[in-house]
Amino acid sequence: MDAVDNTILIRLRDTIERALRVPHYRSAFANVGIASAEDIQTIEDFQKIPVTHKEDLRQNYPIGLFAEPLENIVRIQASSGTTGKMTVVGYTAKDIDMWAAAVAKALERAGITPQDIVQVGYGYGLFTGGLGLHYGSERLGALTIPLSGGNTERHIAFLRDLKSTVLACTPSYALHIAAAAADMGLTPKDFHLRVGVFGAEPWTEAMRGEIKQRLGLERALDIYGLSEVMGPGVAMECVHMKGLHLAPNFYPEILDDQGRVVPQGRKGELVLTSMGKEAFPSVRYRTKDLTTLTYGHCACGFCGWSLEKISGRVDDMLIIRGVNVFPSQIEEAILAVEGIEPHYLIVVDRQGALDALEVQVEVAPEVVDEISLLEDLREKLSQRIYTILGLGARVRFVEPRSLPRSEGKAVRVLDKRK
Ligand code: DLL
Repeated sequence: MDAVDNTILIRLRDTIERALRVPHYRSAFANVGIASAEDIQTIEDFQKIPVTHKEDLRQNYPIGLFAEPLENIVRIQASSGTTGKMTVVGYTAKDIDMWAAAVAKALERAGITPQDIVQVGYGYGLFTGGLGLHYGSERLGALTIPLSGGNTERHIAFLRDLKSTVLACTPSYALHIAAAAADMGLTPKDFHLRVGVFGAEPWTEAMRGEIKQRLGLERALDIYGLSEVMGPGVAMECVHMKGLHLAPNFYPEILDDQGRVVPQGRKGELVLTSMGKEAFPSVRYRTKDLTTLTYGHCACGFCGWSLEKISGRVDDMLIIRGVNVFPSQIEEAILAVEGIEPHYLIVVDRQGALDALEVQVEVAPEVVDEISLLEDLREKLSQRIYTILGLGARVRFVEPRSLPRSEGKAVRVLDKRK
């Protein structure tokens, strides 16, 4: 990777030295002949270090990868695994400080100021979203409302009564709030929102437009992060929206599907190594998130790596009749057709030996009884999906409001083949 200077190597060596306190890393490094941080003299040496998987975290449950004794840990957070045990991460006071500073800086670059009122709709608790945004927003000096997810009516009441100017939550929950507000006869004019800080799940450009319009936002910005390496604020868009600027506490790499590092600008799986994190050093952690990296300056003053919007996960890709399908592609098709609501469920099943793709999608209440209009919409959506995926899909319209709503991350795929 370009732009690796000596300072970065020194900081990476610090991480390796810290990781060597942990038995798992000691033996993983020993397997490739690394016994001390001094064995890392070049970036090529660094690239020999084995990658870390979520499975390694699970196997060392709960605190086997902590590089500090428990008396130095002030917080843990955790995330659910796809199966089985949670993955637990720890933070020292300095780590929490670093995290708050990273989020505060990201919010500042998003044009948020101490005069803003930030309403946090990410879940508080073991999930990093609520507390991560909260500490960052407070650090910035903004009035911060810890509403968490789940009480939509209260969100709407506070948006009106406290005149919140920033809403931070998942993009699907933002849409849910917007729809509930519309049901109450409210329009964006009843709110005072300027900026949305949306992340924790993939969302498309089309969805950005939709949310901005429905909530009357000036800007809807993307925030990325994962609990295994810190939480929200690993990267975020600034006002210029030229990619998600990576916090300076991470060294990124992109790997191809063979696990090889690819040059800047090529798409692949993001791998992150922390720099300066104490309790839970991340060493070449495979995020499974697909993106591309660029290095450079931005008009906001940032200089460093930026990520392109995450386009999917290595592991949420569906293979349907041999075609790779990302749920975000189907969402893109749905949002392109007027009269269809952005609430959908992708159902993959088998019909005989063949995979069958069904897209269940809600229609707008005003068209639900218009049979000929519905036929027209169905045709448009199927056509659109076919154009994007090269794959036929059965489009099934469902009643408005009939698909389960999410107050956290939306569940968009039901794969019955598994
Ligand atoms: O989702 C942390 C977070 C909270 C990020 C609030 C942003 C806002 P986890 O629960 O560990 O942490 O899930 C991490 O969610 O590997 C991505 O696959 C996905 N993800 C997170 N942010 C984005 C985003 C939080 N902006 C996993 N775009 C990550 C797409 C995202 N995917």
